[in-house]
Amino acid sequence: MRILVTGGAGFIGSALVRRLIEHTDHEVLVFDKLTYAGVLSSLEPVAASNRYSFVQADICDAEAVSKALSSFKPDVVAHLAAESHVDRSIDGPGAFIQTNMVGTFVMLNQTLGYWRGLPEAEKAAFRFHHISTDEVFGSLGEDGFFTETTPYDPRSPYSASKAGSDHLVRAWGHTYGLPVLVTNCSNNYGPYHFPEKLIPLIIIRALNGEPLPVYGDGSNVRDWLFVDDHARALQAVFETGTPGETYNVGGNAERKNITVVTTICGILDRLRPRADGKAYADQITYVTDRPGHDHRYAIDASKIRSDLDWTPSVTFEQGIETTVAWYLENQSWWQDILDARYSTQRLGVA
Ligand code: NAD
Ligand code: TDX
Repeated sequence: MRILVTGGAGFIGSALVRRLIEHTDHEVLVFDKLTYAGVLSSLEPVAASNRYSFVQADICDAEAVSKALSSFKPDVVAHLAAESHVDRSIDGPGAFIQTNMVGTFVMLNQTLGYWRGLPEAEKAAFRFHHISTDEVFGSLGEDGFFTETTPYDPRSPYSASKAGSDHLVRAWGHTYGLPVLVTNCSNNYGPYHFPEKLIPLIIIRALNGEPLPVYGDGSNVRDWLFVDDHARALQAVFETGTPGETYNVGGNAERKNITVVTTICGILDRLRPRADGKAYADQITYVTDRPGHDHRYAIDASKIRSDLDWTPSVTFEQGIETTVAWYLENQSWWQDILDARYSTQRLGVA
């Protein structure tokens, strides 16, 4: 198969590309603007493969999208490019509307033109796979789970822009017959996670002796999925999923934020004890809550389990241990980002 991956230099996109190059025979074209969140070194492990190529371009640029489609001739478009950070969407929603909604519209429109020109057999086999989030469903109380039929109730500029993009994708499926797939996944974590997100931020700040900021009282709950398991799920969906269907993807690993933070601290205490002999948890600081902070997300992933035989391969405890060890062993990956590419002001890491 030939897979065009938008956002392939990002956290999840690069995990998908590494998987496809290292564990399949598929050919991959990464289409990525390389915004602040695009990190080419995350693709270094596959850069020498002759089944991998890269184009730097914006999904809002119809001409660039059209050119990539007509020259690469994909069987699958895996659409991951997005503005992804909730806090940034609160500070500056414009880029989220532009990339997540307008960009998805451009991807759909250009892909539709390309798809209509394919021979009938290739047309039937083609897939446009839109990668989305569980945040479109809103916020849960202490009980219950999001299913594929949970009504949309997005509450941040980020989740509203992703909800809008999901609707566009389904509309292009219903109205024009484009064979679309949508996946809504819970919080990912793992190697190559950009340092602004909770888990890498806590690891890096802990190592730097900085305060560890926990929003509000730390009782908000997220369901965590190891990123390589998400990549496996995405592959299963675009290879064997039914067009028009939505699949929820989750880790069955709900944790309070404060539990995530203390778990990381405990692993660091063991793997890299503080020089002063104190516990990393001493660095935890409760800070002003995120405006509109969703209380709890939890995914019912029984559909993808029963229809496509996918389940997570690692527990949260295994995945977080692997992740902390990876950040300890790959300091140059994140240090380069802190030094050269990223606003250290927002991250608060000197
Ligand atoms: P990320 O921020 O790490 O990466 C986004 C990538 O998209 C970057 O490489 C960036 O350069 C690229 N990009 C941004 N704007 C672009 C544009 N206009 N044109 C081309 N490329 C552009 O994001 P991520 O965490 O890897 O998330 C990938 C997708 O998965 C997103 O659609 C996100 O909404 C979704 N998702 C993320 C999570 C999560 O926990 N991180 C969970 C569920 C769903
Ligand atoms: O410094 C922090 N302190 C803190 O308590 C940060 C950065 C976050 N948090 C909290 C907010 C959330 O409850 O931790 C939780 C996780 O925060 P983020 O890492 O910012 O992720 P979240 O807002 O849950 O969104 C992520 O998962 C769903 C991704 O960024 C989205 O792209 C994805 O759709």
